[in-house]
Amino acid sequence: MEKTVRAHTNIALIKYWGKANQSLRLPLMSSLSMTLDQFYTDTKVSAGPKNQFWLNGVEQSGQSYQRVFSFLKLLQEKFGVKGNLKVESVNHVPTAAGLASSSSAFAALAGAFCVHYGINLSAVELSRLARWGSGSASRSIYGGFAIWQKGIDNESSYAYALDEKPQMDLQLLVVELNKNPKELSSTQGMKQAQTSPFFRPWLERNQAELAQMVAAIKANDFSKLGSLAELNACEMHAVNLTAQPGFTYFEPATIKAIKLVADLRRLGIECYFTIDAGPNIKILSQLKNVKDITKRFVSEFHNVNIINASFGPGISCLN
Ligand code: 2P0
Repeated sequence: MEKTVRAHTNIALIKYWGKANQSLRLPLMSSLSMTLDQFYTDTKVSAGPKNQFWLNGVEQSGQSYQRVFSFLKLLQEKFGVKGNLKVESVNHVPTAAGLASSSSAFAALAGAFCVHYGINLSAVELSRLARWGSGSASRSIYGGFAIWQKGIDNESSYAYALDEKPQMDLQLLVVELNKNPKELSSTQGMKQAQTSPFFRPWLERNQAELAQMVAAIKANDFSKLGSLAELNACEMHAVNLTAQPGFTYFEPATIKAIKLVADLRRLGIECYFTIDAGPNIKILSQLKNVKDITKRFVSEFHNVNIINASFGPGISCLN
């Protein structure tokens, strides 16, 4: 019986948004994330009569099949192993929630590949492998807070745990504003963003922003963490808007939600936002304010679906 590997998605508080090397997925900046309890991918790799990729019980072809098997081919070459593979994945990530499932997907896939071939790796080695599939997957090896240090080559670019079991009272409310698939992939968006005149200045701030975020986490300072995460997300979306040509993932509802967060803060309900490569907003808050924030969002956005997530665990084998 092959084992199933589970990896959780993560949300970046300091974003990865640019590659120094496309094929190796070396990032231009270091990033820091929070792994989420509510969203995960379960993946099993077994020997097959032919290469097959099943996602949520449906056999895949085309782009998603290609991406999975070009990744697996790289891994087979690296470890000198052969054979056709059957990949079965179940995504417990509402695709409509605007959360990147590629982080949990490629972390689980790297783990399940190693389990299938009996390859024993350290967490850091697994993080490097997952990175080849999707940059953000390098961080999904760990629970709690993880840092992906950008490094300068394949060896030095990997994620490590900052704190796998944080004591911080930190909730992430995922607000499903828009269920349409995004128009511009992350891979494309982060490439185009580099044409912004603000991209280099933003990059120059990366080490300082990361250090401030680490200090906020170590000091258990929610206000500092939230305001830094919000600033970093706004910087990412500012470089998108100022790219040549400019673009944005925002929809009218995204702007309305941003203003609502500011309004809640004015009312003394402390919360902050972060936004990824899509129109949906994620609210950072403490447990005591979850009810009030949810109530306000549901009333302003007519019964919008909101999922309350907190810290999730690192990668694991299920059976
Ligand atoms: C992040 N995002 O740090 C950033 C913030 C989206 C916005 O990582 O091209 O799917 O596969 O390495 O990891 C989403 O991009 O990109 C992402 P690839 P990935 O979480």
